Amino acid sequence: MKALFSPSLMCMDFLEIKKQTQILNSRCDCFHVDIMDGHYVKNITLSPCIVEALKRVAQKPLECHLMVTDPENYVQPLKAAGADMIAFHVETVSAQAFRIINSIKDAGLKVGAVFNPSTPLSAAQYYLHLLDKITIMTVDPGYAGQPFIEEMLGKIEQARLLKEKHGYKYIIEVDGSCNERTFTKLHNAGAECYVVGTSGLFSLDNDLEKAWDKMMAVYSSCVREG
Ligand code: S6P
Ligand code: MG
Repeated sequence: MKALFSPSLMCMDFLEIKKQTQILNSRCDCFHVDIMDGHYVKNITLSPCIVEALKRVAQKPLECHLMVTDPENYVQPLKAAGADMIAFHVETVSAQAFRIINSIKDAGLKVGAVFNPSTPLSAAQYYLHLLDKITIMTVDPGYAGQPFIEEMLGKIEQARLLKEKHGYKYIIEVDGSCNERTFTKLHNAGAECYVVGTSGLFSLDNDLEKAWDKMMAVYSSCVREG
């Protein structure tokens, strides 16, 4: 499978949101939109109203990564804003996982689940078959620019083996420190979609077109795709 790239928009230049989204439109596979509530994680980043603005220029799916204590409160606002996928944190839904999955699907959106580094895949074992994407965090959620957590490679491999064994449809995405130091091992473990933020994309060049080309050159030198 050809690698998929999902730029993390919280890392873009906010003074250039429209221009940068247009540059990414023809290059990326989807957009990664981090939504935090300042409670589940201490930071605050993007929000449904930013999704609404992005929707006016984005030509690729807007995938919302919810780092919030009450994900159910975001389904309808994000649907109204034009989101294409909602990914909740597994740790935030234990009493209502199926209700939330159904409400996202009923809203006509794709559904994803995100795993903190300390959360095993087994926490979602009863609903893995319902997911369009799983996102394995390779940093603790909340901030860009954090160090890669090596222990996650085994979890990615496990996600790949489970997918093969059971025929699950989910795409295996990795979020956190996807860059030249990690592409090879992430690919070998089974990563299919890379969330690229500060370290993998935006810091490579002030000119985002050049940064994208540099990232792709780095990726090609790390991974030979068959
Ligand atoms: C972190 C967030 C991520 C970051 C991404 C940044 O809470 O979910 O999506 O934006 O990890 O990339 P990097 O290269 O700075 O780790
Ligand atoms: Mg994220």
